[in-house]
Amino acid sequence: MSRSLRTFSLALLFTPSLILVPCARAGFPPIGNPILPGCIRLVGSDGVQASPSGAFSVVVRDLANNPLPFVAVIVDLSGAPDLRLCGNQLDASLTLDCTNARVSALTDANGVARFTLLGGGYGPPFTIGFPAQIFCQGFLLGSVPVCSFDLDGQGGVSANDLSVWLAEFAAGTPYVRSDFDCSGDVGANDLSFWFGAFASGTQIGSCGTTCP
Ligand SMILES: [Ca+2]
Ligand SMILES: [Ca+2]
Repeated sequence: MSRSLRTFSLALLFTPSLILVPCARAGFPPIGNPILPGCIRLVGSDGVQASPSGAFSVVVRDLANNPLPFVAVIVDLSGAPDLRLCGNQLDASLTLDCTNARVSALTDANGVARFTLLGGGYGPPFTIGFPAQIFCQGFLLGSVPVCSFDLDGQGGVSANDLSVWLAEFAAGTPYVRSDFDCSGDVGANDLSFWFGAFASGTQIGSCGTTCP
């Protein structure tokens, strides 16, 4: 190779705009075909573990529909100020950002991140629609509704939560925290879901400490 050709080749190699992206990163960003929950149900605990009725998962895929393993999925509940996360999620696999109302989990080898979120209602009802945002690698995967059987945020799922629910039902506004079947409105089937949660006995405890 001549000296001039060698110089030109080196110049090409180190020109920033021509740096090649490794093939291993070709799948990013992770906005292919994620699978999101229909809604998120915040739950209470029995004092040791979260109620299994609140379990949900997020499946993250790249544009080629390949699962993305070992990436962080963030659930952001800051859009629902009438709900609060518990300060202790009783799950070492979850990372809690209390201040920003966010919880994150890593996907497994199949691109699946699993959550069960402890939390409850806080103050008067306010939120409607799809306030829970789910992110991965800085990209919004989607927004989903979020509710809580423990509407008053104390004493676990108990009689006063039923009183709160009845008042929110009577108001005629589709407050998302009372829409337990994720139908988009508040009605009789939500009441059936609440009784199921009450009868399960798995939500006798509220947050020990609550996120701000
Ligand atoms: Ca309660
Ligand atoms: Ca409903």
